[in-house]
Amino acid sequence: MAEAFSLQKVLETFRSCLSEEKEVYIKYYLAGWQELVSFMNTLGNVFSFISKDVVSKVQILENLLTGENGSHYVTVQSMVKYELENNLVDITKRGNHIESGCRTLLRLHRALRWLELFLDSLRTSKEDDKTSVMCCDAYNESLAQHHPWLIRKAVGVAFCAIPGRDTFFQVMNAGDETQVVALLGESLPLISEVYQITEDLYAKNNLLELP
Ligand code: 1PX
Repeated sequence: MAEAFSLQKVLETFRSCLSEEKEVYIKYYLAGWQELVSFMNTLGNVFSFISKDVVSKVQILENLLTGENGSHYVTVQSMVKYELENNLVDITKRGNHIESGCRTLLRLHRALRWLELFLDSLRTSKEDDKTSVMCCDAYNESLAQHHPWLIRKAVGVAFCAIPGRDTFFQVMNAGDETQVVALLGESLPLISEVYQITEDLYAKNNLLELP
C-alpha cells in the first residue's frame, strides 16, 4: 500500500526544490505535486478530474526530464533557457509545441499560488470557518482568472464536496491542530519562495500568458 499522505513530506519536497543558487529543481517540484495528488485522491471522486489534469501535466514534465534532452530539464531555469533558445515554446497561440515544458509548468505554477493562498487561510482560520469558502476565495484570486466558464462551474461543484476543517487537519497527518498550524507556518515560506522565483523568471521572459 502506498504510504499515507503527510504534510511533512510535502514540506520536504519543497525544501529540496531550491538549489544553492536558488534554482528550482523540476524533479522535486514534481515530487511535491505527486504528494498533493495522493492527498486529493483520498478526498474522493469529485476531485478526480482535477487530479487527472495534474497527473497528466506531471507526466509531460517527467517525460521531458527523463527523455533524450533531459539534461536541459533539471531546473526550471535551464528548461526556460533551453526551450526559448530552441524555439520550443508556442508564445502567442497554440501551434507546434502544445506540450512545451514552459506552458505545462506554468499551469502547475498557477495552481501553486492557489495552494499557497489556501494553506495560508487554513493556517489562520478559526474553528467555524468553512474550507469550501477558503478554497473558493483562493481559487478566485488565482487559477479562476485563467479558467473558462465551464471549468469554473465544475470547480465550483467540486468545492461543495470539500471536507470540513477538522478532516483537513486530520488528513494532513501531522499531529494535532497546533502542530499542523506550526508545520504550515514552516511550509508556507518555502512554497512562497519557490513560487516567487518561478514567477519572476517567467515574468522576466514574458512567459506568464503562454497559451
Ligand atoms: C495539504 C492539502 C492541500 C490540498 C492539496 C490539493 C492540491 C490541489 C491542486 C489543484 C491543482 C489544479 C491544477 C490545475 C491546472 C490547470 O489550471 N489546468 C487547466 C488548464 O490546463 P490546459 O492544459 O487546458 O491549459 C485545466 O483546464 C484544468 C482542469 C481541472 C480544473 C482545475 C481546478 C483547480 C481547482 C483548485 C482547487 C482544488 C481543490 C482540491 C481540494 C483539496
